[in-house]
Amino acid sequence: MTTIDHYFYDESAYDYHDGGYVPLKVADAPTKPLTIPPLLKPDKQTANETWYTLTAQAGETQLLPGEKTKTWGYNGSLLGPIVHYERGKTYHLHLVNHLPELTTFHWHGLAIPGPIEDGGCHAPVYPGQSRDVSFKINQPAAFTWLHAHPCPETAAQVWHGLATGAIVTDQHEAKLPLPRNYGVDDIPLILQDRRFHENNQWDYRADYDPDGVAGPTPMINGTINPYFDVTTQKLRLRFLNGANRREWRLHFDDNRIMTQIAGDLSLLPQPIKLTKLMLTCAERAEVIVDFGDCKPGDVVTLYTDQTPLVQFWIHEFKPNHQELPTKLFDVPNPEVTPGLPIHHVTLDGMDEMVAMNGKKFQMDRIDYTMQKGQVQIWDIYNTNGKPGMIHPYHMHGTTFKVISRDGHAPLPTETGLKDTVAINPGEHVRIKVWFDVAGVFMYHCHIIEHEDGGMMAQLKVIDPADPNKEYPLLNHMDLMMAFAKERGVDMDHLWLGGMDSYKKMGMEM
Ligand SMILES: [Cu+2]
Repeated sequence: MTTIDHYFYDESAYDYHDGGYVPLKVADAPTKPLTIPPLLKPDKQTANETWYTLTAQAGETQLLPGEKTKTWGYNGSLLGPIVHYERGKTYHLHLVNHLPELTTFHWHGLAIPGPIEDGGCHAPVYPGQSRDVSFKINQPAAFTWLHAHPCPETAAQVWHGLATGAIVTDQHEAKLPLPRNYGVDDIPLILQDRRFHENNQWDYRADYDPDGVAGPTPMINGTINPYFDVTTQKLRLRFLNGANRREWRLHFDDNRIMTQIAGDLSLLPQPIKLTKLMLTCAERAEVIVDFGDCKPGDVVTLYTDQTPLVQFWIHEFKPNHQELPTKLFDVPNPEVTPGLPIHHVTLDGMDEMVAMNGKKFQMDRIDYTMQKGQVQIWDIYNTNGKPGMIHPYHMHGTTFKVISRDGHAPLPTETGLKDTVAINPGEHVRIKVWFDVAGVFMYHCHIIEHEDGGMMAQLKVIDPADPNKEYPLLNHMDLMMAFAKERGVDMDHLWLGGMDSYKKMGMEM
């Protein structure tokens, strides 16, 4: 097996070429143990059902020495517990909002019905209120996530801290010889960045950039300058790019090999070895790192570009010579439904001018209709010229398979099921799209300020068994008026990041 030693994407489009790029630098703060988010405890469970409660709340978090930072989180002050979903089980979620403003609970990567269970912009939970949803998990093992999604305020709420991971397990993955002792040899690494202003506070509006907000300080699982105590030879890292804008170009200081075993929504067909791994916004990757050549006292450091992110402090461990199987997963690849034309999506513009297929997102407009169970090729085209931005294209409610990039084979890192795919400027990426659930779903760029700014659209998936089912849709004005009321301002004084992008193009929301 050859080792991949490059990032694949168009270097001239990397985020550091952008005029507004915010270089990372190491915070002036001591090293701290990496926060390992706890697993969410069920309220109740039976053999086939589990009940969970998630509360969005405001709090304070000691991130830097000195004043605590005002942050938001789920069941805590920042980010949240990791939610565990088992394939085949039904989950009942009690979603509570203790924040001063409305939010939503979006399950990024779960193939569950929309628009309510999915938790996009049509499923607000107002302050002091709650919402109950139930859904069955029927998808392969993966590392998915939860984040807020109230349009056009998604970016600011994620920035405040409303994001966490969700691990789906299944019987196939459970049989493979992979590390899965959570918190010991299997850990999430939620990669984010923030700017700390006076008194260690975050100020989203001061940092606002319509091409995506970034900060100079890396924050991993809500920890600044983290280290992790390595007590096993092999470690499974579940990377999640939880940043609003930043791409992560991951590598170790000693060029240590990472064996990638999974992408966004499934295991890869076979493990691949790499020393460099790039993740665009919302993408995930699971890798196994082998510290067999290290001795106690050694320190190995994970970097992005020239900036250290996490130190791995090596301790005594038992030798583990277990080999990975050469085959990990049969990736579903259903036949395209005969007669369906290729569906074309364009990702247009940058800054406030962003759009999809020439239009900005409208919450009460359906842009496309598809039947549940049908399989179609979608061609996603980034119309930016060079140099331009890489847009990470994301779809709700489904898994897709990458078919080609400008007619060439997909990258080895994207051979599993995905929900987010990075598209270079000028590039056409073809994906195979199918839905196992019905409803209304969004698809958009996952640079979160681009989606808030309108690079987003909506499709309706029709269940042939219930073809006339109606999905009542809210509109932007419903949410914006609620935000104005919650903040005690009139509409003329309401500021939500995405609004500028509509106003500057002279568009109604
Ligand atoms: Cu974009």
